[in-house]
Amino acid sequence: MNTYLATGLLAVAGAAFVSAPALAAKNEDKPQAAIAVADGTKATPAAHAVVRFTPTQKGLAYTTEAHGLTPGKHGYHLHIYGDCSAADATSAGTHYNLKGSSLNPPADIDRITGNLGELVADANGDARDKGLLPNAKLKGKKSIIGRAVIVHEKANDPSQPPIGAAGSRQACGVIGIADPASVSAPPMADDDAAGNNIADETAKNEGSSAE
Ligand SMILES: [Cu+2]
Repeated sequence: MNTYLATGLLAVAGAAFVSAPALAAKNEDKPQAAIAVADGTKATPAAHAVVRFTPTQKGLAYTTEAHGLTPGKHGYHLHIYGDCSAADATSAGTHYNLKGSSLNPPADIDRITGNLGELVADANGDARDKGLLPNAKLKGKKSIIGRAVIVHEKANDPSQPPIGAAGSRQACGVIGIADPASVSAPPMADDDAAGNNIADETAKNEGSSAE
């Protein structure tokens, strides 16, 4: 084989081997997506929910699929500790507030900033939801990575801000870093094209609070 050609091929092959890991290493330290896989607590073992988060300029967009829920509304929120070890998931602690303290919420806080809204389960126990969490991030001081998603027994109760009364915890999942390829489709893209905008979902979240 021509020496120059062989050398050239080796160089190309070498570059390919070097560049792929370098790219992966760069992304590895820069979360581009997150996921929480919530499993049922002891009292509701069939409950299951998957929440996928992707960053947008306005906050984190999320899409949720759940099944095994009792028919009806279920408030669901971010909680402060990524610890689902307790049989009733109380180990996940209180709500995770994206503004100020979670353990000692500011006196003027009028809603749970980590409120994901409500899952509305059909007769089969299946639910889908989507929304936007304003100010939420995948990195930095108020990163949601390592926190928990809790699906509650009941609907959010906006008459009881900021802690509300959504009842017991039916599913709990820790939020981890996800392969961006697994959540590559922009969750809100189709809706944006159809004219359903993110602001509606934001307003929904801002208007409610819960346990
Ligand atoms: Cu909650």
